[in-house]
Amino acid sequence: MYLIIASPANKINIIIMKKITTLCLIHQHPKLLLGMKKRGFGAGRWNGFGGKVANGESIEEAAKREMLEESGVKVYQMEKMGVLDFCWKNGVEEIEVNVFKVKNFSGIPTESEEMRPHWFDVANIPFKDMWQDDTFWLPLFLENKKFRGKFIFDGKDNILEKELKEVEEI
Ligand code: 6OG
Repeated sequence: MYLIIASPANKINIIIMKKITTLCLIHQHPKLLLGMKKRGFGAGRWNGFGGKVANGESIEEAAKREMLEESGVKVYQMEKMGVLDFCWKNGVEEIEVNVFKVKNFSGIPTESEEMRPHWFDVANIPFKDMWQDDTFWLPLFLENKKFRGKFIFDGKDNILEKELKEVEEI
């Protein structure tokens, strides 16, 4: 699902495409389930499970569908923990990531064409092989805090600017 934001400024029409996506992580303290992204956007990085919200689908439905498709895990209950916006300097696309904590599920995480799941101890999260933003919001997630953030990256996926705050409700 894309939101198109058009803002006429100084006679120039700027069109920003906003891609709405989901990200699900299972946290059963002290373990955290991540997956190695095997292909496409973010390949070679550990991340939660998720993807684009399809037309006619709610964000929650998409989160559950993506988790099942990518890991074989069926989610019954989850809690929305955060919303993050990402954009790239000189880029035209913005990505909104809706982050969920899976509370109740069935099935054993299984490798799919897109992801290779692995349980990490929270003391050994592989931050150097993850998106840089995870260093900032994942500690809040692990402490069950809710958050809202925005990150601007350069062309090499390094963070140029960030805003991140803890919120009561998301
Ligand atoms: P597909 O386009 O492959 O889904 N995603 C990000 N996750 C983190 N942790 N940091 C980012 O910083 C991200 N940008 C996108 C959302 C892409 C998946 O990757 C997540 C989706 O779960 C830039 O279908």
